Amino acid sequence: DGGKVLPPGLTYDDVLLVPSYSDLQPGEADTASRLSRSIGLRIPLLSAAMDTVTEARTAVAMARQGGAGVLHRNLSVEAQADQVDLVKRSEAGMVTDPVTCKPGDTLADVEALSAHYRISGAPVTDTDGRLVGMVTNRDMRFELDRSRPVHEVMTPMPLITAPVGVSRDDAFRLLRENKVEKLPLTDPQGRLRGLITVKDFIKSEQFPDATKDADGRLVVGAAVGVGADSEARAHALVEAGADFVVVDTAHGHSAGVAEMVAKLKANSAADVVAGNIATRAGAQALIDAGADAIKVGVGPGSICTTRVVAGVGAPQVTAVMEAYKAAGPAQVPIIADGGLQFSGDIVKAIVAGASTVMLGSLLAGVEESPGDLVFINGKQYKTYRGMGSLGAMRGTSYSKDRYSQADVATEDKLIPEGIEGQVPYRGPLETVADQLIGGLRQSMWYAGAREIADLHEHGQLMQITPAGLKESHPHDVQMTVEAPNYHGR
Ligand code: RVP
Repeated sequence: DGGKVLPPGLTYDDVLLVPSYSDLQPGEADTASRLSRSIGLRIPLLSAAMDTVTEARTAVAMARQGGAGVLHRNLSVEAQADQVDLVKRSEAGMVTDPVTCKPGDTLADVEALSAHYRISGAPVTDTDGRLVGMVTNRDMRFELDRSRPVHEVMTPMPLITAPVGVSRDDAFRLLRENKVEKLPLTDPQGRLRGLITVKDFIKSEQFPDATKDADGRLVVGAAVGVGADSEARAHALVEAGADFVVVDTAHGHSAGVAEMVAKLKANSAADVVAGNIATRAGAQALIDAGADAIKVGVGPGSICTTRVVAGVGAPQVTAVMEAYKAAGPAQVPIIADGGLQFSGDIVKAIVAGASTVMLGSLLAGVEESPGDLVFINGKQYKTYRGMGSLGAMRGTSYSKDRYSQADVATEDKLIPEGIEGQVPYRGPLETVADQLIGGLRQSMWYAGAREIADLHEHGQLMQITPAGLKESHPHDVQMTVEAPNYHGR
């Protein structure tokens, strides 16, 4: 055939991890991995850059668990930068740039601010940025007139404050001894320079694995495209605090993506992730362009129709193995994006060469994902749609360029590559992540792998047949009780 037809490609359902000698317990397995050249994670999970999966709440929950979220880009630059800001201002070791209000603001203004940032009050500063007081729920609760100015109800200076650079222990002692919940940090001129809250201490005990930046803030990524405004978008996102940007396209092995990666690498401090590709050559091209991680997956997504609409793709396990031929030697981490249905698929992706996996359908049903719960026949669901679906690309969509359709003028000329649907409601992200990572720990126990690197080096997959797959799933029994980590197919 002149090399026109390659041997069959394999995906998750085609392979199983072969058990091997083990001298560890699941709890001893270390799930830490690399997201990109400079960002490490305690768990190898990322939430997909999709408008029914990742906005600030999902990203916060992912980072608290030890993974990370990638904020979707189907919104204006300002709105997306605001999402980055929300994550970076969520609980952390110290807020370097706290949300503040002015003495002349009304209580209604402060309430709106508190609701937006999910905070219980704010420092009050004058036009020079000097701290003049503090206004919290407690000051406002019994105030019926919402039009009153802040300076009439706030607790004015002198307040308990600490100098910039105060140690964690000293800060905690000040909070405790003075029974206050917020500790503003000021410079010698009395200007507000930061804020430490009791909540931050509690959260950091509650989430010891959280993915944090050098200032103790949660790590977050954000998607950008390749269109005209993409470079400006990337800069706005990094300016707002994004730790990594993802050049997020359906076809990463293209001139536009390589150029965007090179441009962003030249002018930006954040790590640059790029994709998606499904071949060794595609991976090599992005590595050559300077990508700090590459994202693999053309067509495996649960909502994706690329493989039928365009007839293009490569089954995911083979795609990851091919990409690893370029990425492994270059030590550029691979993100296996799309197609994971069960926790057992995570280890298969890792053995194939991935350092992390990106999840859409498995996370779209969590409490924290965007969108409301819908009830159907007494069961709860959440909307989940492809970013190439008509619904996501229609109108003034910001992400049509993901499918190179930015110029398509009218809706009836759009070529969707995804569908719109729903997934069962799954409760808080933490419980879903616990099941996924618990599953991975079991995998590592069966493999005798203490670390992710052991899976890369020694893990072995065996190809199975349709009979093998049938044997893998529950069979010959009617399931009567729902399991938290298994759903029928
Ligand atoms: P899944 O986890 O199988 O639901 O797949 C999620 C992935 O699917 C995303 O991270 C993205 O790469 C891809 N995707 C998103 N939208 C579409 C589409 O409309 N075709 N595909």
